[in-house]
Amino acid sequence: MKADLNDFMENLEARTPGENEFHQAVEEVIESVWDFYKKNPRYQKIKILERIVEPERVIMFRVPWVDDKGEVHVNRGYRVEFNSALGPYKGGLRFHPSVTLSILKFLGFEQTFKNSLTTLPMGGGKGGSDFSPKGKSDNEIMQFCQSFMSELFRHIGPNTDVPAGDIGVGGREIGYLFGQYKRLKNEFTGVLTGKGLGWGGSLIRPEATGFGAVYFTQHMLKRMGKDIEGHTFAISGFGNVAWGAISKINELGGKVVTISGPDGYIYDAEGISGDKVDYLLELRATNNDIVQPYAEEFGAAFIPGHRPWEATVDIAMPCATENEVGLDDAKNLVKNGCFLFAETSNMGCTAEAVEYLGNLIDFAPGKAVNAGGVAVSGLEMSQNNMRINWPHDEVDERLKHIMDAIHHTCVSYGTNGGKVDYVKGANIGGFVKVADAMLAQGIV
Ligand code: 2IT
Repeated sequence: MKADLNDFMENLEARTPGENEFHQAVEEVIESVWDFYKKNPRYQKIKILERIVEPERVIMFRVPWVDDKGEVHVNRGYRVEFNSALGPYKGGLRFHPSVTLSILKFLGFEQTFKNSLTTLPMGGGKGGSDFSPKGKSDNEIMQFCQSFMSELFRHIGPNTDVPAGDIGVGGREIGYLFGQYKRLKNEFTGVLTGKGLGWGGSLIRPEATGFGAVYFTQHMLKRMGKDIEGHTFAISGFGNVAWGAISKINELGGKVVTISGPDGYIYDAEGISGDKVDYLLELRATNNDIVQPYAEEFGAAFIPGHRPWEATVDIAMPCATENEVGLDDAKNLVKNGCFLFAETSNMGCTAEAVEYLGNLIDFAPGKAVNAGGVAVSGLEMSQNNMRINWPHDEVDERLKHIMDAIHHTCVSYGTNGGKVDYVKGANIGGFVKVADAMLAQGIV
């Protein structure tokens, strides 16, 4: 690493001790933009990098709630309002026991550049809680969401900060959060995205992250003279993102052979298609966070305690969580002939895995590949502000157009010889817009 870049990272680490995921996310972006930054004294003069790694505001709060037995629990709630240079803070809420300030800062930081890539006017933010939805009753989920919003409502608004879902927060949770916001503010506004279709939601929002990731993969394949059809895919996770990606891959003639959960992975040589895709929604709705029942239901193989990256596939799309692909996983994939890696989870790969894959095969980072989710959230905000609902095809066309634009940005900033460095392209492309807006808006 360059000496001055090293100094920058050491300084950041000293200011934010123990925030390992945040350091990992910052280092990846800073490494990509460093030479560009050094060539632009106008950015250095006003300390863009020092400012961009500092969230504008972090809110932490107590979330007390009562379970079905009458027992009181206390969780911690967060909202990291990272950067508002391009628009209102925008980003999901994650409810998962692994949630810490470091995780939400990494996600908020990534979100800032991802949202910039979408071409839509959105700043970056992220929030959530260490609350575990696993095994909770519907009433307990509602109690928790209402308590969470009883504090969050004073910090957000349709022109201030617009949260959405992430891991552990889907349509049901957005409904409870929205209901409580509306009650407290006495206002029906587009303060959250991912709402139900009958009350302000957008068509394609549930599918958007997965659909967008497959559209992006299509663009990567097209550069190689290939298409989705006839290729095999390894997918991880079995939630909303995996479901959307699998549906679109099937529609386009590809075959998905794996899904996974915290308990292990499923290998289905016949392909996860038809009724099996609908079954994923049922599996998710049980709230048990396991995939093993799929194997019993459809007679596929279940490999307990392992990740899907040991399977032989053409294309890998991790759709679960950060650092779910390590160096050994990356080596396994390449050894078995995988030639394209579309990171669909946020920071799905460790830094070592990114470097290894980027050197050998076509690798695109999460902030480009998965940006379709927040992009359709942006389209939901537009529809809410105009008080109209666009038809299915209009949203899908706009999503396709946005994924094409993101791919184009990656190619323009990341082309090196005949190869596209998608990591560099996405990071510089996302950064330039935010940095120029910060430059224009002065030292704030
Ligand atoms: O990581 C993400 O981009 C999301 N969880 C979606 C955020 C949003 O505001 O739709």
